[in-house]
Amino acid sequence: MRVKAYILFILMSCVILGGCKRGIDSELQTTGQSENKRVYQNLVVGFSQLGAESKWRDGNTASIKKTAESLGLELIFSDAQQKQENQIKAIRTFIAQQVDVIGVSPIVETGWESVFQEAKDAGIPIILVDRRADVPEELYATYIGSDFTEEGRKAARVMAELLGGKGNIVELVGTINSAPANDRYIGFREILQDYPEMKIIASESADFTRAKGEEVMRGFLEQYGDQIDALYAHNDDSALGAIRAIEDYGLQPGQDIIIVSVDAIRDAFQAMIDGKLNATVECNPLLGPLFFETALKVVNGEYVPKWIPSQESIFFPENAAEILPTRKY
Ligand code: GZL
Repeated sequence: MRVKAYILFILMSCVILGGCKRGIDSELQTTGQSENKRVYQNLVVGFSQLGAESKWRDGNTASIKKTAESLGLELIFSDAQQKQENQIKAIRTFIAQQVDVIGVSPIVETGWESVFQEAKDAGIPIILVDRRADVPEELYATYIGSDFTEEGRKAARVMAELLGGKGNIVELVGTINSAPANDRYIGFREILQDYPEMKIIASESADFTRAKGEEVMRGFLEQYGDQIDALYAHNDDSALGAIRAIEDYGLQPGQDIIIVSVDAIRDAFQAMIDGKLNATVECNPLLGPLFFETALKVVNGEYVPKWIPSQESIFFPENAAEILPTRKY
């Protein structure tokens, strides 16, 4: 009898202890999961920025740096000064530093597959910010940025409206082989198919900069002069450079030459107030909050869609003065 009681006691103890152990394990596991679940304060993010070519880029960089600071995460930021090889070097450095996630705004669409594969092999997710890269989808977690083709379509629709469906257009293209330049080029021409009397008589890269926009527009004016009815600029900075060239040439930007550009930076609103720019298609650079929110989700293994598109508008001179004070870049 005593033996039976003893055996029963041992069995009951095992059941209780086992339950406790499972309980402790599950607690540890839960705790462990909470210990493993990353938070901003223990997140380390590498970001490869392509350069500082425009006011849009300044706004994009400020958004990323200010958001990182406000969230209390560690940001390792690299400015590639418009060179893809510097971006590739930066990504390799981030891999060596074993950051948790890498953000990159690829200056051009091609040439990324090898270094993105190195990041994947190192178990470090890549998030494309602002610009797409032409790589297999499995090499990046998501793309956070605009629909550049739609921006080109919007610019063409506005241009058709302003020109009454006919006129000679010159085009300042963005950085050659960059996603925004490629897609804005395509989107604009897609809509122009419906307007056979709207002709692009010249198209050249101004590399998204004011200086190049002025230089290339000067060349267009020397070659075509008052045959030019309108300018389509892939960004506001190159449009603002072109405005200087048009005034130097003795014509009225926004009147003698209709101008439609992209970005909606503060200086573009001022140019519309001054009657020198006729419309700007918004392209949102303030991607910092969405980037870091997405980075944390990716690091914690949460689902994110392959593309997180920006919501954007078009702005005109009529209400530029009212809106300008609200603009953040
Ligand atoms: C677009 C961005 C472009 C801007 C330019 O998302 O990559 O680069 O339109 C900037 O102003 O230089």
